[in-house]
Amino acid sequence: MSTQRFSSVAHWGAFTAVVEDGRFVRAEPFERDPAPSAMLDAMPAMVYSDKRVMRPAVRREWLEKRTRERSGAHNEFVEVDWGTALDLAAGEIRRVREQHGPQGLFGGSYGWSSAGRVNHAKTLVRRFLFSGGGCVDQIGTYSFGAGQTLLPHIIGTADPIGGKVTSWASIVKHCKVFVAFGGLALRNAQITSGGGGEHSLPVWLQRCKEAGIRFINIGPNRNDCPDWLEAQWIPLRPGTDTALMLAVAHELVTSGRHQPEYLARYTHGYGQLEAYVLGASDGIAKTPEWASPICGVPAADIRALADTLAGTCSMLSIAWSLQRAHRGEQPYWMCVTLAAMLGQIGVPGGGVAFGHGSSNGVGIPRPEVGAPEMAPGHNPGAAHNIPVARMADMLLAPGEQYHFNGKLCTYPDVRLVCWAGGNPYHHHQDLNRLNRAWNKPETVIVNESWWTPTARRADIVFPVTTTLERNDIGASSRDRFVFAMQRAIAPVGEARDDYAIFRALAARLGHEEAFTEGRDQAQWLRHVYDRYASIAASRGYPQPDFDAWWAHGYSELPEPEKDFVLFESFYADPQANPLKTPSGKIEIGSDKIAAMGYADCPGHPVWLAPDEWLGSAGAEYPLHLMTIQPPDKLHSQGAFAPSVQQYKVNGREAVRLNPRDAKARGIANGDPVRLYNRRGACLGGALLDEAVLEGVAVMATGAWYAPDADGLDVNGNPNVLAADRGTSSLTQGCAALSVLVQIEPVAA
Ligand SMILES: Nc1nc2c(c(=O)[nH]1)N[C@H]1C(S)=C(S)[C@@H](COP(=O)(O)OP(=O)(O)OC[C@H]3O[C@@H](n4cnc5c(=O)[nH]c(N)nc54)[C@H](O)[C@@H]3O)O[C@H]1N2
Ligand SMILES: Nc1nc2c(c(=O)[nH]1)N[C@H]1C(S)=C(S)[C@@H](COP(=O)(O)OP(=O)(O)OC[C@H]3O[C@@H](n4cnc5c(=O)[nH]c(N)nc54)[C@H](O)[C@@H]3O)O[C@H]1N2
Ligand SMILES: [Mo]
Repeated sequence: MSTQRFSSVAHWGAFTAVVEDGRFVRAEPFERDPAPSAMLDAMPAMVYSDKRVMRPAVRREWLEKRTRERSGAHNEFVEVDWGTALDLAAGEIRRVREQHGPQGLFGGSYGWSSAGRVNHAKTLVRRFLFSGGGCVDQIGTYSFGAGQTLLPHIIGTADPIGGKVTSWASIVKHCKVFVAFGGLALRNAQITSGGGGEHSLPVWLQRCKEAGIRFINIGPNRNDCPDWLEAQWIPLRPGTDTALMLAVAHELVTSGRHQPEYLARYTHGYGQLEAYVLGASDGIAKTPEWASPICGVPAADIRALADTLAGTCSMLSIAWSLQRAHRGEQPYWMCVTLAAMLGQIGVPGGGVAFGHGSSNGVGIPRPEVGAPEMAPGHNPGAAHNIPVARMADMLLAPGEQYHFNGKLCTYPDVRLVCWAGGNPYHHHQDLNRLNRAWNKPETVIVNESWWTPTARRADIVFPVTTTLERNDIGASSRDRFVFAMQRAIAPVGEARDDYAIFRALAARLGHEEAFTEGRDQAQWLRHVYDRYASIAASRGYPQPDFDAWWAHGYSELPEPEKDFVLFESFYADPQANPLKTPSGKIEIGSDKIAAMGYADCPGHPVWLAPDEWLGSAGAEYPLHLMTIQPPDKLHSQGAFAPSVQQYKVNGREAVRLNPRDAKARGIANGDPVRLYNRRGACLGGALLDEAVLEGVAVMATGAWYAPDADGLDVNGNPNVLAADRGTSSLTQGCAALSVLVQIEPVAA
């Protein structure tokens, strides 16, 4: 038997691919990873799955009659040769471009793609369509769309939400109290976008604990912090953090424990917020007694939280989940405000941070060198771009106007959709509504390795290699390592690399040179690495040359000697180092946002009840459904793998429920259940758990949508239940977490 070993990396971690007699048999964790993810176990089953797309395929009804009814589950496909599939796709792209211009082509194509940066499908589909004359692209992310649009207005940058926050090293040295809104879920820290060498969150939390830092987990689920951290749990109703923070602010102001000098020196518009907190502007004082019935936290506990925070070095870390909700700007804005009222922003170990528990690598000590990446280039069609999560709105209502970040915009009239590296039938909200939107375009082209629900609803499907079948470079701006991703096996079936597919399409459409810039894939790999290595070297971090790096399997940046503290120089001298906001300061009140005149996002943080939350629960849909990230996989990737099945409850997607809610419905542990609301229904398996707040149900995203004849999703993708509405007129982000449902037992 011959055994070969290849270096590689996935979003869930770096590994060695072990190949025996030409077959990939095992992914062994990177030897320097202190906490590898079990997701590696799924990889051989993913690569050799019977769900692989083996050959180019065309939907029969589209091929023969150009029908658009593609959103059903039972589409029939015809396999064709590569030449035929490429000709068909290129012909459609040419036709739509000639008839409708860039606004007829949708290349927004959101999704995680692979860790490989050269064959990064989401980048390549843009590069292809941009270089051919432009397309409709998407703005922002599902992950933190609301925060991304809001934060530049109030702190002058969105960088901190991407992980550039005060480093753990600084926290360990200086912080006394770490408040985690939405917790610090180790489950989510299995993932680093682009792939990580070190899963470091558990290591840093252990160091914090040894340093005596006190942790407070605020949210609906005690499981959001590992038990060993011994965090205090403040159970809170989903979507109500802003009310709690306002009441803490009230307590600080009325007891004179806020920091007026800090607020005068570093912030703008505090007076409006104080008037609102005290009730001077709207007649309602935001006291702990006011907040308590909203968020379900006793007033005494809110006062105690204010006592804990006043005069102490505190880090307020807010999970990305809080802004992935209706009115999701408010908890972010109010959290920044509270940290400023405590005088902590810019102080070593203190202040505000985003997503410490949302992804691996947030706040890791790492030098300021960008990770290697492929550039999508300039989009001549950019004027038609839409906020990422408004995709179904766009397809359903071309020509309709909508507000976004102070502008009145118009949805483009999209005729053709190109999707590569994402699974909208996993990630988008209200899948029954998406079904209607998905029948609108004339043509849908999908690049996929597997027959995902999205591929099954396309007209032309191109089979794509997995990362094991091609050479690439894997790296993340939240990790110190850059990995060689070495081709370990031959392509499965007739799969081709995304780069080769888009290059072939560009050649047929006459813009191959603009797409390739004269480089083949191997030359791009060298080019992207060399560019990274020269930037790193210019910052004082010399890197091995390409061949040495490739042979070794990885390179590494050192941990910086100095701890990164967010807004340190602004804190030291706000005149000399202003923030990039209109006032140069932290905008607790924003004149710019106020001038936009949005009732759903006024000029300072406010409590706005979400459309769906426990305070609005009628008898019909009384449970708040948290659609969290799956512990067993990255989104929908490998949902079919045998190693993922152990997370199911009697073969169904797990739904965690408080035992009292279960009892009231006659549901026992392990029972099959049906979750439903007016938008749709799916099946799940009940898991009774005291750690889940009463009135809340928890179900992970990621199951492959599989509706039966009545539209009941038997696999349990909670996006059949989630509402498809924007966070607000300001940010138009994904608001997936504001969902009410009912749950009932069903026969096994
Ligand atoms: N209800 C609810 N919905 C949510 C969320 C939530 O919290 N609640 N979270 C949202 C968030 S934050 C996100 S980021 C999205 C994630 O949504 P997606 O990013 O769409 O989810 P993935 O399953 O990772 O989809 C990636 C797809 O790319 C394919 N792929 C992988 N590698 C390659 C490649 O090299 N080439 C090509 N062509 N394809 C490849 C995979 O097979 C997979 O189908 O979901 C969002 N949806
Ligand atoms: N294993 C795994 N990890 C992942 C991913 C994955 O697919 N699998 N996806 C990655 C991606 S793309 C992203 S964007 C991040 C997302 O990171 P997050 O958005 O932080 O992740 P979630 O799991 O959606 O939510 C985290 C916790 O927030 C709590 N929560 C929800 N709503 C509220 C609220 O209103 N108030 C409070 N206080 N708490 C609330 C829930 O109890 C939930 O467990 O995760 C990343 N990590
Ligand atoms: Mo995300």
